[in-house]
Amino acid sequence: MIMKVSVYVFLLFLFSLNLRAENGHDLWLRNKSTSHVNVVCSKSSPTLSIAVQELQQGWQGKDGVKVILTVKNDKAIRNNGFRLSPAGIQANTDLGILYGVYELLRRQQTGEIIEENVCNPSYEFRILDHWDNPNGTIERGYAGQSIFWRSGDTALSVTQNDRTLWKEYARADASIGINGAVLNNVNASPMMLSKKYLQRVKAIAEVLGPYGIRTYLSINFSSPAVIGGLKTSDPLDPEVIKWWKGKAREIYSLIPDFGGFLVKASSEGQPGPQDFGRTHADGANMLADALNPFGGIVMWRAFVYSPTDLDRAKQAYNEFMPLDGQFRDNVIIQVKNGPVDFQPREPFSPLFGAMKKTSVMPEFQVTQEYLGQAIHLVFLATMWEECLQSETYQKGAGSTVARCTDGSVYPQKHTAIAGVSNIGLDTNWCGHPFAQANWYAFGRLAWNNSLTSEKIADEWIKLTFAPVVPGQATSTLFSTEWTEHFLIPVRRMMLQSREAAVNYMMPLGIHHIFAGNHHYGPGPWYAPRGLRPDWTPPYYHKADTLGMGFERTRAGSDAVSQYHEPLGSQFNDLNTCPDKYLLWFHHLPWDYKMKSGRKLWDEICYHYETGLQQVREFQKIWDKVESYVDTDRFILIQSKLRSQCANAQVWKDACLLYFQQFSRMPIPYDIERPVNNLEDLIRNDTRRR
Ligand code: GCW
Repeated sequence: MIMKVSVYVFLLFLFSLNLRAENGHDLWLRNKSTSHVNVVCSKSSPTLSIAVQELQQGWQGKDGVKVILTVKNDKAIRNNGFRLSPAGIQANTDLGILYGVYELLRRQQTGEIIEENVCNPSYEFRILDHWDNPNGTIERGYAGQSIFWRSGDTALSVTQNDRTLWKEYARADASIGINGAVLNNVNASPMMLSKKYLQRVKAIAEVLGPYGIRTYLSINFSSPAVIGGLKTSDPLDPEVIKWWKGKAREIYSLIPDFGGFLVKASSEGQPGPQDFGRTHADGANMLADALNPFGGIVMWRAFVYSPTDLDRAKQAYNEFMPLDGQFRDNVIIQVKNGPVDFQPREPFSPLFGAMKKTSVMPEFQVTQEYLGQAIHLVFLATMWEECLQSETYQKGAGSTVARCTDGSVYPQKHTAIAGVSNIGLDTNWCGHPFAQANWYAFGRLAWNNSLTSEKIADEWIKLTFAPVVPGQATSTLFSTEWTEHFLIPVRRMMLQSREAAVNYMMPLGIHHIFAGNHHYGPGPWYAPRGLRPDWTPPYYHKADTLGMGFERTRAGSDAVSQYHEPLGSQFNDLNTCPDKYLLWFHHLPWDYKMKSGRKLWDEICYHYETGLQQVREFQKIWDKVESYVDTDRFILIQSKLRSQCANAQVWKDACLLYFQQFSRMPIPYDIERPVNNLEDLIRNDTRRR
């Protein structure tokens, strides 16, 4: 016993010695080499030099070991995949070697065994979309200004600081397999295609290139008219076609490895082919033809909805399905995970597993627009896993969203996945230290879409929080003590965090009840006169004295029929519709009897309460791990959890008091009473609290 205590004290002492202040800038790449490695590589290139350097800087294997890097064609290796073995890494491309190096180092640092195996990426293009504006602001960005753009006199000059930051960014991306970055907002400024902006894109591309990251741009469909001086931007107009061809040539002459365009067209006020009576296919194909000679792709977003339709959730499917087979090979349709927006929970978009002759890519939102921004601790891997593993039944059982988008179910000319980035100029890149885990998770899932959230959380915690002892390999420091008292509780907290957010924000299929504009707090009442109904929460919750929920069954909007059988019928039928999607698909009376035996109203109340209690639990978990975390990160996260808790309370009080006006039923008496008044919450809902 005494022995045990002294080992414990000694370990604590060791940890505290090594809990140097950490500002989070090094992300999951904070572990340094602990021994010497002898790297043998017969070829040379900028990418391979990075690979060699990374091995030398991060090696935590046996001292003096020889590692051989071999670039050699092998049919078992696809794309930029690699073959890993204790003796070294083999790949078809230099970039494959670099990815293999990062994998090897990750395994060393997380204590995973290194045995011979081939790792191929699930998707060919693994892209981060930055919603960065030319003036440096970021739409839905919560971690400071853009790392790519800024306003003012020096807006377009490229400094050494810029280059350093872009390089750090590229390294972080490459270390998790990301191979593309869209540098600007999908609500795109036409200016981005002007000569002076393209010069800066070129400078960025030059830094990102050696890390295997291609640059892409979001384009504004009206560019030919706005910056090209043409009378129209009609995609079938010969002058317009010529203009885009010329623009593509100009871009590729500056940036030979340019990736292509991302397009938000005929959506939320953005210009598009429909302004000229043309279809999405006409627009996308025209751009695809311009990029095709240079190997570029078009990612055409399916995020479209118009105020006149009675069910926003159905529109993307309705607009795109008839166009299946009409798109060029280098067009990929980019589809958000859910049919409405990036809500805390939505069923998967029925556009996954729908088209058979068109490449489709998932779009996830890494930035937490609807999930507590940079204040709430919400690990999103569980949400993406839920989407990727959803069964579409496109070709019978086993047709998950993952397999329908990575070319396993129907072959796709190109496969891709995108994440809307959560990074900015904040020292720790993401605002919340745990938001880094979402960047990490997106990259890991893009590389391997069957990874579990648990595995990803495990890796990330080890890489991000493991004690650092100079000269000692990180994995040797994962004592039972550290695992039990730090890793396991923190991992549990991460894995529960998204469900907690769903509970305190919008459980049981409730959706889009956010306060207007900022999307942080609750606003189920928000419906200013004159605003399009589909931009107001009552359109989605449809609460009245009879009940609440959106009737999307066959008796309602019939959105259920956009899903293959047997899923459509499962959603349609109250007996088989999962509780988590209940009010997404059904409008139900307040006293509807749930599977739990409770009335709907009571069930709603218990979910809000559970969510709040889960966050209070997270606070306890975090307070208990204080001795394992450096002070700076500990305090920052502790304080963010306090705000999260206060906000979860606001969510609970606002939603229960607001909906109670319709249910006219008491909040079950074993639930803690609200501590805010509804009138105050409504009065203040435009403030982000
Ligand atoms: O979720 C909504 C956001 C908009 C965003 C839009 C989109 C870039 O509130 O800010 O615009 O989605 O995805 O285009």
